[in-house]
Amino acid sequence: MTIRITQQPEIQQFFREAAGLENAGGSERSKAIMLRILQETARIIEDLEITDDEFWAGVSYLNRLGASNEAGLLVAGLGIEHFIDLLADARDEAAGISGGTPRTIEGPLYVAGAPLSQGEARLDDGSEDGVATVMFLDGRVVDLHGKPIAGAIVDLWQADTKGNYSYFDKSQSDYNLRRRIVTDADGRYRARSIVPSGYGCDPAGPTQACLNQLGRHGQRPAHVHFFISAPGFEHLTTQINLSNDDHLWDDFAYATRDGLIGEVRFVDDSTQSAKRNVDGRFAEMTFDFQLRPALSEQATQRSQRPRALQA
Ligand code: MBD
Ligand code: FE
Repeated sequence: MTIRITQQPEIQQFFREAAGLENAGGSERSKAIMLRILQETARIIEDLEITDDEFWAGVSYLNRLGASNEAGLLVAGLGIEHFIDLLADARDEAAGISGGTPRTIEGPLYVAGAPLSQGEARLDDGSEDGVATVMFLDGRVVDLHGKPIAGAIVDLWQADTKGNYSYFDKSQSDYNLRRRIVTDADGRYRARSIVPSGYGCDPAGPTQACLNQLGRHGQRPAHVHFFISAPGFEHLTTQINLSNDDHLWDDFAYATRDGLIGEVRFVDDSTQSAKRNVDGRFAEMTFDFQLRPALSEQATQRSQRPRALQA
């Protein structure tokens, strides 16, 4: 028989004390959250009859997770980051807010302060010339009526052909494959980049260790991340997932959504290559972003999530 004690008044009182509810100091919000964490943790332990060995293995796992900086990766892999998007969508719907390009998760690999340029940029540093397929990416940022938004900031980041991101992969140059592009008078942005590869979790890391226990892989389809912002418009965090990837609908982070699939066109025509100033085959992808009007100043800003190199 499963023994349960969490509902006993003395136990509930004990959790209230441990969560600081009997103290004048501290934060009421933090206390309320911690009380709930203690109550739910205790219920899991008694309901699932968590053994001592399982409990301490879990504690040790958290230490490894933090030590390897993978907490942000695990919350993406467990679908919690996607759940937060689904909840935001539901709240928008309840408030009568609709339209625009869908949001999807930021993921753990953004780096603040990428080089800023007007209208166009080359994203890659050329270190994969001859290895990578050149990709020309362009599109417009428009409002809900299709009117161009000039001066919007398109802040984009992507992986290299190995699926690795600069800053986190110290073998890459600073800000490789990370740029901020200001849209021109037609709301247009243009980028020369490379076709990225999908990301895979470090097979030796704690996130993949957890996924292995769940019988899951840790692969993402090839994708490009975006923050799109402009005065008076709702900040958009999203991604384009590349149509030609086997993992398109088998993403360990659940970021692929209808409306966020980029059609990659491969061009194998020497006249076109010469015009584009590239050697041989290249790729093109066009993607427009539609922004909603912001209902508050705060809605124009991205979350305050701690990020690498944030000022
Ligand atoms: C990525 O590139 C990514 O976008 C997410 C969400 C998680 C891990 C790696
Ligand atoms: Fe990514």
